[in-house]
Amino acid sequence: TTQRRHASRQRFAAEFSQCLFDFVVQLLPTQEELAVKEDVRKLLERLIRTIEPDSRLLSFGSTANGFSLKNSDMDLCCLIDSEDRLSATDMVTMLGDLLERETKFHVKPLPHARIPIVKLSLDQSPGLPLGIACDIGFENRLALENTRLLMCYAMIDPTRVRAMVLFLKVWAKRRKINSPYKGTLSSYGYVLLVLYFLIHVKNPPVLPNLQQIPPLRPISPEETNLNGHDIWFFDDIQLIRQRWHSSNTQNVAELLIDFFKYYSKDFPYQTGVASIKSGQLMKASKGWQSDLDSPRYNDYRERNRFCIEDPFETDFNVSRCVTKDGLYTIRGEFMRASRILASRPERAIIALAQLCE
Ligand code: 3AT
Ligand code: MG
Repeated sequence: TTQRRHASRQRFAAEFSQCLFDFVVQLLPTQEELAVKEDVRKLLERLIRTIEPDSRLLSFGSTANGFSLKNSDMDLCCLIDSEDRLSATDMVTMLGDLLERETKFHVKPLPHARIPIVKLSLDQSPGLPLGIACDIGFENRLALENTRLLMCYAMIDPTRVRAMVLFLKVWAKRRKINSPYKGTLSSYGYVLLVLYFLIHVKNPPVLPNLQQIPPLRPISPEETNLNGHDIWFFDDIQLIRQRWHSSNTQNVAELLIDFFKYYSKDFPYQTGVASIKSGQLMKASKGWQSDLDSPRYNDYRERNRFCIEDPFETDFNVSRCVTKDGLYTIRGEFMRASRILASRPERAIIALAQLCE
């Protein structure tokens, strides 16, 4: 029986892997969508340069890191290469006015948000069946760097990492646990959970830890310091791909089954912090238990229920928006997914449909 069960498990995983690839491929943005988005970026860059001639508008988030789905929003960051630049608040106000006058976008400037941004959207049209949603921020260089880090991880093992991340993003959206504003987790948070699992939980690991590989030449701390954060990571991906080979041979389905199992019952939500840079840390050692004295948040007890350390801004909990209810729901979803996969329905496609119901 043990042998038979093992064979059945393997058969299911092989079939489920294939299903996952077929499913994820359909969800990728088309070349046309990518081209339209690039045109929009160029147009916006041209307009911004009428306010700040020395500025560049760069893509970050999923459109730049290889984890985008059809109709993902566009995250854009404006960098201004001059000394006496306008403040982000002024830029947001001025750009908001300009875009309102000159373009067909719906424009919503948020000059006084914690991170000032201009929100834009374009209604659907024949060439753009799903419309476009876009946020423009300013000087957010850390976000550009964490985008590059995620992209490097995607490139080391494109097949398994991308399929897992893309599937998880769709799953989280379909199961409605991907809204930081409603107490659940951002896409960025889910991507970090996958990377943490592949770097630190899986043994042997599927990915190396790019932030802990020593540099080829000595690098001074100043070179890799950005606003007080160490942003160094080994980014010569060609070299990594030549020299580093994972001895983990599990397929995507096996990895995903273990992922759901791990976050259902093994991750220490009460006491632990998931850090892709340093492995598992303790909330206590980061001062992230329940920071009752912190005046910065209204509901400070809520903010460290679930702890995911940002790879560069290590004093920042990426999942600080997750509430008690949100965490309960997310964990419930991990358990549900785990249960569906453990039951190994007759056809893998049925498991996939159930997962994303
Ligand atoms: P979607 O395809 O838009 O769902 P995404 O990968 O673009 O996923 P987000 O829109 O959640 O992810 O975030 C876009 C980028 O913004 C990713 C990261 O560079 C930055 N970012 C988002 N949330 C955080 C956060 N809590 N802390 C630090 N950086 C963040
Ligand atoms: Mg995004």
